[in-house]
Amino acid sequence: MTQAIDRPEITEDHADDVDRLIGAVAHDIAGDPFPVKGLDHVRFYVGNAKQSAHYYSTAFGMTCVAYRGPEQGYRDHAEYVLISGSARFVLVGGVHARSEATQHYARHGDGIVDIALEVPDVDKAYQYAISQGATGLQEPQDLTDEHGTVRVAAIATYGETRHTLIDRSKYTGPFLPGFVARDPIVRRDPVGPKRYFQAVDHIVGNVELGRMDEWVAFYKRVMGFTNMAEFIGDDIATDYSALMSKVVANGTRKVKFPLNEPAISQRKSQIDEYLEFYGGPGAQHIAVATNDIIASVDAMRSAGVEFLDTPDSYYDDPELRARIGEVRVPIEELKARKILVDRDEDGYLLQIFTAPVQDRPTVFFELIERHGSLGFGKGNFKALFEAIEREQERRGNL
Ligand code: TYF
Ligand code: FE
Repeated sequence: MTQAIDRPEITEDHADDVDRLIGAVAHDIAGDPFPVKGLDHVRFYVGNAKQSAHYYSTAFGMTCVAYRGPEQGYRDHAEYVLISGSARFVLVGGVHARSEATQHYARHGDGIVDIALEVPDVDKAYQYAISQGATGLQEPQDLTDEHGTVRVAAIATYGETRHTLIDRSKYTGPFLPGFVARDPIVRRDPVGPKRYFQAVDHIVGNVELGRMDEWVAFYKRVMGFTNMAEFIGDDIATDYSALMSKVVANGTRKVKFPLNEPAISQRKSQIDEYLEFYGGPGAQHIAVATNDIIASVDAMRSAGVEFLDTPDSYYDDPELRARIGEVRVPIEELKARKILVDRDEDGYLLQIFTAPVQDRPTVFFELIERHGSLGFGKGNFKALFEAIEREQERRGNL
């Protein structure tokens, strides 16, 4: 493996760079029926938050910045807040047998319970969502401490997943009231990349057979999201993918939610496998945007993260080479790491998928490095789904 390539570090003050990394477009949210500033955080219920916080620190290069648990008077849960650029994960574990996270974990294993959206006006967003038929889970309320006030509300989405709506513009604390600042769990390797990803690019939901269009309609009606062009329809589904997929996004495209449903096929769909092992619908993968996928994959692999395999034939295919043309590194660099590449009319992207990050074959991650392309790697669906099916077969679930 080659040394990490020396590239300028993207910091929070380079918001334009982050926007480019996640394929955001110019758009004024002020005119939207449900204005969304971006993704605020992703909340996970996990079996052992202490160890998960360690894994996401060591293997995903994230930095623990805040904590709340019994020591702060929150007796049920331990919650670790980890960041990488603008991406923020909250890893929550039950402290008690009766804790909500403990129960959720027993049903679903490690999973995503909340995809929290930052909105300029929580009350307006909540009222609009309810008026469009969303199920309210939490009425708007203020959370306050010495660092200020955060306004939050929550609505239900697929399965047991929710969207918290949050306005933190009047808050300066480390995360939310009640949380205390916390030192990073590990010291960063001074020669490796400072962080392995800069933002969340998209989060994919798996829903039951025949319900994808309902959830697409939900995001259109409740949040004013629109369809993005890329989808997996009947044609592709029956050929090899055993799933159907459509993508909805907000006006700026900062928030992108592909939605999958299983397709009827000869063998068990990868989405059926997820639904069975997760115990219902839920978030399937989080794609994180990196400005150096080569360095990120090298660092994560050497920390023990497993990535899906791509056969050498993928890279040796003359049709792929012709379609892809020039990318920022020789194709051998991608081949050595099993990184996939796709090009469309707007540019190209590099992407790679991890194996599931828990023993249940459910949640996994994607690393994506965009160079103009606003797509999701359509040209890679065949190679990707074949790789997923090889893994499914090894698990005896095909
Ligand atoms: O988010 C996407 O659409 C791509 C492709 O089960 C994809 O990452 C779609 C479905 C799936 C795995 C990846
Ligand atoms: Fe994806």
